[in-house]
Amino acid sequence: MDCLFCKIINKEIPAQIVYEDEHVVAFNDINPQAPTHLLIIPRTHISTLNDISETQTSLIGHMVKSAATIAKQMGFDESGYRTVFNCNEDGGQTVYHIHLHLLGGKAMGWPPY
Ligand code: IU
Repeated sequence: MDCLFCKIINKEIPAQIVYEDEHVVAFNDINPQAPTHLLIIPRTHISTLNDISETQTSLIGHMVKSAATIAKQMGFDESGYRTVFNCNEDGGQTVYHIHLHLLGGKAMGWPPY
């Protein structure tokens, strides 16, 4: 499968990995939109949020929990941070291997447009 994020997981393409465990890998986004901008991805290839099976819901929970753990490690759990899943074209998804954006280190606005 020709998937950029699978290649990062398999270390075929370099990335600045900041956290990894049995289920997820987190690395610095190549085009950061905040002082800290990480992507948390599952080791299992899932193209979009629409493709998550019932048996994978705990994996998604683990991605979210990993984001909170990393935010705490980086020291912006109290000041705050943002997590985002983009889905398909209108959602702004450009890489079709699900990823949770973790952005922190500055105050962010809402809505996100
Ligand atoms: P999106 O939610 O699919 O739009 O996010 C994809 C992200 O992947 C985006 O923030 C890119 O900057 C990021 N990215 C990356 O970190 N490394 C790459 O080689 C490519 C995209 I292509």
